[in-house]
Amino acid sequence: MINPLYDTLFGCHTGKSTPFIILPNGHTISYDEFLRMTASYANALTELGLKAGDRVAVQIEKSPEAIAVYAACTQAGLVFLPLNTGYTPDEVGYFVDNSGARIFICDSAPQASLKPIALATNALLETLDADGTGSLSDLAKTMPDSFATVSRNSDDLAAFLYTSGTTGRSKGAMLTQDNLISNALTLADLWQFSADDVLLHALPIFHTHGLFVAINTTFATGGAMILLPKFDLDQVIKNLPKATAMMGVPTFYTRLLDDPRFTDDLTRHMRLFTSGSAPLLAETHIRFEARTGHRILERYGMTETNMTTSNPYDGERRAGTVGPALPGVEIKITNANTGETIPDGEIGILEVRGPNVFKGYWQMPEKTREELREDGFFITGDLALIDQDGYVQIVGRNKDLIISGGYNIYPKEIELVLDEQPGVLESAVIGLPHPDFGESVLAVLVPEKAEQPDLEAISRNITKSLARFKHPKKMILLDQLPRNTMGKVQKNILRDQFKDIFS
Ligand code: MLC
Ligand code: AMP
Repeated sequence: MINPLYDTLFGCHTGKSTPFIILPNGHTISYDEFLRMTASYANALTELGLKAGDRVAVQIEKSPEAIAVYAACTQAGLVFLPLNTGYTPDEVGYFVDNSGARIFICDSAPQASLKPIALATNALLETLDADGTGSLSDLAKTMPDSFATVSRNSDDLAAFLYTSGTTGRSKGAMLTQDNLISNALTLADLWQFSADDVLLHALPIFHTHGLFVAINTTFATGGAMILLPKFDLDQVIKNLPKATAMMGVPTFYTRLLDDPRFTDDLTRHMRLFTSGSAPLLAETHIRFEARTGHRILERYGMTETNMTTSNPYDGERRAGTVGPALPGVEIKITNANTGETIPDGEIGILEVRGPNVFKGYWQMPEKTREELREDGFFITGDLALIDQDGYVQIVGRNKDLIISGGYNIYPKEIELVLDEQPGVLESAVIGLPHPDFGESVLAVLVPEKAEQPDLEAISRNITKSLARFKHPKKMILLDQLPRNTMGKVQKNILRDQFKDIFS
């Protein structure tokens, strides 16, 4: 194969007139049309001077063209670097700079505020809007719709996805062609996807879940996707009758269950509902089955590892578990301090090894060494146990991470911003149970002696540095933070004290 990822997932559909993307207005794009659009974008990116291995940073809305840019990067041997559309220019500046992206593709509306980033980093700046217009698509339209696929090895990089860290600095997880191929083929097989499937796609496409799990699995089998711009309850309910499968974060399922239109009639024809990116409460699983007769298939993964475990398609889907390891993937539970493997049934750190595990963090050899062992096991930082049947239960996290509506929020990053605010001596950011987002952010602020912080002004100030979804949903003042004898803030005491604040 010239280019394993492109040839295995995308190129094999050349000439097929079956639908790939179905838009909410009913407009359909066939595989053949899609791949011709992909080739035009591959030509456009090459025309702009990009060469194999160059990083392509994109902060664009979900659209067929956005997916074509992803496929075009693959075909042209470029490294796709998608960014959350909610990130502020400050946040984006770090990613473009750190990755050394040769080009930054963004929406035309915020282009002016993003221009300085491109100038400072020497990246080219092109636009692509949700409706498929923009400077990049203008160029692509002038290009031929066939492209000589660039040769790549399965160990070459295919994508960079940034994940935040406990220190507050984001790390670029380097994913190879083989990481993506192996996971797509495994999931497609395990979840029995076929060319007859129609996936209701309501996830964002800048993360592993919506991009690789959803799109690559569809590509792997030649099925179709109903592409919704985002999770919109009315649109999901309207389009469910045309779908056979849906992938979601737990918030999708709790929102659907809270709507009386979501009935067994609406879902009887469906083949599969999967959930991941955050814990699905056993209660949600049970309510879902009671309402629809479907047992949600919960799986577990991470940016660095793609998918690692999954409940079975045939066989018992156990509420409160994320199922056994995927075929070809090894897992073990280790002691957090010694790294030694501990027996099944006991709680420890989940470690993962297999073709799904990333290559390391971009230009962060030390971080890579800390988390990716020499023998290939990746230390997830998730606390888990493996039961006697091999099913994994994720019981907590050994990392200071909040997962809100499927988005990761690292408290340290917020605390660093809050500590800079006038009147704030120090802060502690914690995640607490939230009925809609699963967890939500509470900031506890300690005022300086001389000055009381103005909470409204702080809410305004932080919009420059932090994407909206990271903003504390509540801020409260405390005279001091609870600390242990070593001086470490005891967040567990705060979590306990404020556990009902969002309920
Ligand atoms: C939106 N907001 C959020 C939020 N999403 N706040 C906290 N957490 C979130 N996840 C903010 C909005 O900016 C807005 O702020 C307010 O909350 C209400 O917004 P909304 O309209 O209710 O939100 P909505 O647009 O409906 O989005 C909610 C959502 C979305 C759950 C549908 O967040 C979503 O699609 N999440 C999926 C994330 C995902 O794909 N994760 C996969 C990671 S990959 P304000 O203040 O302006 O009102 C991974 C690996 C794996 O983890 O295993 O899959
Ligand atoms: P990310 O870094 O965005 O890829 O998020 C990965 C993290 O999401 C994992 O380390 C887990 O903490 C969490 N996660 C993903 N899927 C699940 C799941 N099914 N149950 C519990 N946590 C999950």
